[in-house]
Amino acid sequence: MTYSFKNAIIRQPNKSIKNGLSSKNLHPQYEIIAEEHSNYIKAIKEADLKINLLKPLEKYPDSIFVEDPALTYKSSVIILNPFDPSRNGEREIIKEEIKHLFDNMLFVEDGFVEGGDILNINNHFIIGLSDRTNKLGAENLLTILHKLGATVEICKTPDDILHFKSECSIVDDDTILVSSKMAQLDYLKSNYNLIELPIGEEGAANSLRINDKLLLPDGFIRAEEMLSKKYDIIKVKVNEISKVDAGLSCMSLRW
Ligand code: CIR
Repeated sequence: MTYSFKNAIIRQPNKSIKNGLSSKNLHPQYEIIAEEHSNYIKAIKEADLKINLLKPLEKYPDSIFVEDPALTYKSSVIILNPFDPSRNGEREIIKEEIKHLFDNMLFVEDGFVEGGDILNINNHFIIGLSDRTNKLGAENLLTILHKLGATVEICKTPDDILHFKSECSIVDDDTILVSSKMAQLDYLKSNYNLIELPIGEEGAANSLRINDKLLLPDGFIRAEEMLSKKYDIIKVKVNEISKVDAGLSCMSLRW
């Protein structure tokens, strides 16, 4: 199962997060981020994962979003290549911090690709081209994933959505939770069951299925109503974190 995990990598928050990249030009407060982050850790523990906690990196404002510079697949990790110059250096640091946790480490050297643009559904990877992930990066990652035995489809992240996964997430091996914009993507429509969220609840689409739990961003009443019938939900507040365009999936690597 895609969502059956034992381990997570999470980075402690840094004070410089207030200068993180923000499409709305917002500056979150460190103290509130730290509180949301500690509740996130609690939820990940409740979902039964063992956490490898990395040290904060003040030099890299967006470095708590560990999902972007690396991708896990079975017992391998692939070091990706974040596009934004303020984030690219994260790859050199995280690779040293996590190499002892995996059997095999591979690298995307050419082209750009960020983990937020990669959705793994049942060992099939959907890579969304975006402002952060280009064709060369996606194709190089595809070659690596094929070598590891996975299948891959390269799609397009809709224009005005930062990352492919900003507005979608898997909830089952054949089911994806999507915003109404993501529900329009032909590739998703034709291959998966989609649970479409109402307009105004896009923020709930970046949920996180881990084992028998579904971590859901707090404050989305309709999403909670729709999903609580079938899933064991843990609500996690990410209001401050969302000021820098981030949500639940980006704050951990799971395997
Ligand atoms: C960025 O723009 O890179 C960060 N402020 C947010 C990254 C969120 N990452 C993700 O959704 N995978």
